[in-house]
Amino acid sequence: MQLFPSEKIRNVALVGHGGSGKTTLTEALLHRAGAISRLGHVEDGTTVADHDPEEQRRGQSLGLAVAPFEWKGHKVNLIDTPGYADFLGDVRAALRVVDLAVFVVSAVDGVQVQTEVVWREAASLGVPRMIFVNKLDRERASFERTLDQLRDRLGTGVAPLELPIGSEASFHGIADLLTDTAHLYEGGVPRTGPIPEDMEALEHQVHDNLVEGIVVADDDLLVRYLDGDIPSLDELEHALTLGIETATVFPVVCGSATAEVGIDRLADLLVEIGPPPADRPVTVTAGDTEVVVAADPEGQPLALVFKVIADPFVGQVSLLKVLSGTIRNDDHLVNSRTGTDERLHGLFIVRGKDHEPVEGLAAGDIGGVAKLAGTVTGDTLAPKGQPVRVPAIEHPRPVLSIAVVPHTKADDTKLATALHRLAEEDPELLVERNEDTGQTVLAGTGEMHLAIAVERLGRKFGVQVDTEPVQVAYRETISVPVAPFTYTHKKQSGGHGQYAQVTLSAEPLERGAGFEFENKVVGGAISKGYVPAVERGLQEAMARGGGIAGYPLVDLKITLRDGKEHSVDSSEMAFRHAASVALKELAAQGAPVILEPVSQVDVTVPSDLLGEVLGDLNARRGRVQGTEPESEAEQVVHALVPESELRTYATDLRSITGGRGRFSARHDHYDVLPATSGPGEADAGAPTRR
Ligand SMILES: Nc1nc2c(ncn2[C@@H]2O[C@H](COP(=O)(O)OP(=O)(O)O)[C@@H](O)[C@H]2O)c(=O)[nH]1
Ligand SMILES: [Mg+2]
Repeated sequence: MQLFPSEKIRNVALVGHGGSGKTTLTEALLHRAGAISRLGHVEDGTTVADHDPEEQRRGQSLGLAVAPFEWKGHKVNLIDTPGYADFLGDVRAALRVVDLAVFVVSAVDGVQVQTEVVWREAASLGVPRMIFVNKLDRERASFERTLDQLRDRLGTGVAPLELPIGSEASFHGIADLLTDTAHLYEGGVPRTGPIPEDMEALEHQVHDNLVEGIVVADDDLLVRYLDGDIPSLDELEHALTLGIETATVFPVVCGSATAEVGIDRLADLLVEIGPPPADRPVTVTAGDTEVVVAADPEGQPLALVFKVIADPFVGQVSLLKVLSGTIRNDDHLVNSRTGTDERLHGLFIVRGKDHEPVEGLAAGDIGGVAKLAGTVTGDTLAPKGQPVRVPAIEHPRPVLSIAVVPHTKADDTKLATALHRLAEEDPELLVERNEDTGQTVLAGTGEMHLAIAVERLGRKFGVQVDTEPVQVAYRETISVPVAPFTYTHKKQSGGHGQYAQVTLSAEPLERGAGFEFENKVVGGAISKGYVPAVERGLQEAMARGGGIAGYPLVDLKITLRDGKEHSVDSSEMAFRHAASVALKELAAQGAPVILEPVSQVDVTVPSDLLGEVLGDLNARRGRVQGTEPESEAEQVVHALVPESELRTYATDLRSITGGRGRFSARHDHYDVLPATSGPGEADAGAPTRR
C-alpha cells in the first residue's frame, strides 16, 4: 500500500460503555466502506476488532483494535476500544492518538457509567467529541430520552444534528437537521427525500435548538444570530467544525449498527467534521523544554508507540502513530527513553489481526512495526541525537492482586520471562515477588484483567499457572524487654561434637527500626570470630520467621552479654545454631505480637455515596483521616486501612458505587494486629504459617 497524505487522514476512536455497540459499529463502518464483504458478529467471534481468542470466547472487547477504512478519498484510522472498566488503560492509549472520540451510546440503556468515566478522561485531554446514539432499532429504544440524558449528564454543547425516522422495529431513516433532508435506508443504502410531514413540527423545534447550540462556537455568528440574522448552512457548518475542534460543541447523530442505518452518514461526518491531524499539534519535551509538534509530513520524523502486543508468532508488534515527518521502511530511529537504535523493518497497516505492508507512514498516520528491540508502550521514537519525548501517561497503580503458582517445573522456568513480556505490552499489569511471603504477585485493575493475564500466559507463552490469594506479609515483634538468659547448645556424644553457649537479652524497638545487635561480651569469654556468627544466626532466624508465629521478626534489639566455648567442639556453625534456638526463647518471653501492613488509601466517590463508602471503610478497620471535595460531584476520602482488608476492595468498591468510585492504595506502615482479627481466622485472609 502507498503512503497516505496527512491531510486526508482522520484518527477516530469509538468509546463508551461495554455493550453499546462499538465493535459492531466498527464492523458496520468497514462494511459500508467496502473494507470487508460481510458483517461479522460479536457473539460469533467473527468481527475484525474482537480478534483475540480471549475476546472471542467472551464476546467482548478487551483491548483496543485498529480498523482503518477508506471513505471518499480519506483514510479513517478507526480505533475500537473496550468498554469494561478494567481496560480503561487502552481507552486512554487510544484517546492519546485520535483527533475525535465518538461516544457510542445505546438508545435502550442510555448514558451509562463508563460513558461518563471516559467523557471525563476525554475532556481532561481536550479531545474533540461527538455522540452516536445506537440501537435505535431495538425495542424500548428512545432517542428523546437518551438525548435528555446526554444533555443532563455531559453538560452544555450537546447538539443533535439528526432525528430518527420511525422507531424500534420500524426505525428506517434519519432526518438531517442542518440540510432539512431525510435519508431513508434499505439494506444499508440511503435514499434522500423530504422530511416526513408528521415530523415537521418536531424538526423545526430541534433545528432551532441546534442552531443555538452551534452559533455559540463562533462569537461573530452569535452576535449576528442574536440580532435576528439567520445563519446560512455554510456558516453553520463552519461554526460546527470550529466547535468540534475546540471541544465546545458535541454533535449527536443516530442510527443502528446492526440494521446499518445512519452508518454512511456517520462516515461522512468523520471525514467532514473530524479534525485532520495537523489541526491538533502535540506538546513534547526535549530535555527541559517543551516543544509543540504539528503533524507536518516534511518535519523531523517522530513517532509514539501507543501499544505493544506480544505476538507468539511475529514476536512483538508495536502500534505507532507518526506525530511528525514521514517514516519509511528500514528507517532508523532512536528510542528516546532507552537511547537504543531501532530499525523500522517492515512497516505495515493494522486491521484487526491482519497486517498489510506499506512503504511508509506520513505524519498523522497510524500503523505497526514488528520486532523493535526494547520498546514498550508509551515510548517515543525520534531521530538520533534528538531525544524528544512524548510525556508519559501516568497509569494508576494497580489495585487488585493475585498470586500465581506455576503448574510444573518447566512452567516455573518460563514464568519470569513470560510475565515480563506481558507487563511490557500492558503497563497496568504489575509483577512483583514478595520477599516476605515468597509469592509471585500479579497486580492489575480488576478481576477480569487478572483473569485475562493468566489466560494469556497460557495461550501466548505456554505457561500454565494456578492462582491463589495473596498472603499478607505479616511480621512479628516483641512488646516487652526480655531479661538475659543463657542457652547452651551441646552435642558431644559420638563423632564430631558441637558446643556453644550464649547469654542474650532483648528489647523492643520503635516501628520500622528493624534489627539491632550489640556485643557486650568482655574478657574474651568467646573467640572474636564467634560474635559475628551469633549475629548472623539471629538474623537468619529472624528472616526465616524463627519466632513464635512464624513471621519475620522485626523491630527489636538483641544484646549478646556472655558466652562460653569449647576448645575442640565449638564452631561458627554451633554458635549460629545456638543463636537461632535462643531467639525462639527470646520471642516467647517478649510478649510477642503480630504486625500487619497498613495502606494509605485515597478513595474518590460521588458525593451522594460518601456515607456508604465511609461506613464500609469503617467495617474494614479503616481510620478515616479526612475528606475533601475533588470536583463538584465527587469527594476524596483519605484513610489508613489494613492491607488484609483491601484484598477485594477493587471489586467491592465497584459494586458499592456501581462503578463510579475509584481508589489508589500504597503501603504506609506496620501496626500491631488487634487480637480479635489475628491468626486463627478460617478465611483465606488469615495469616498462615509458612
Ligand atoms: N439491535 C441492535 N443490536 C446491536 C446494535 N449494535 C450492537 N448491537 C448488539 O449489541 C451487543 C453488543 O455489541 P458490541 O458491538 O459488542 O458492543 P461494544 O461492547 O460496545 O463493542 C451485540 O450483541 C450486538 O450485536 C444495534 O444497532 N442494534
Ligand atoms: Mg467491543
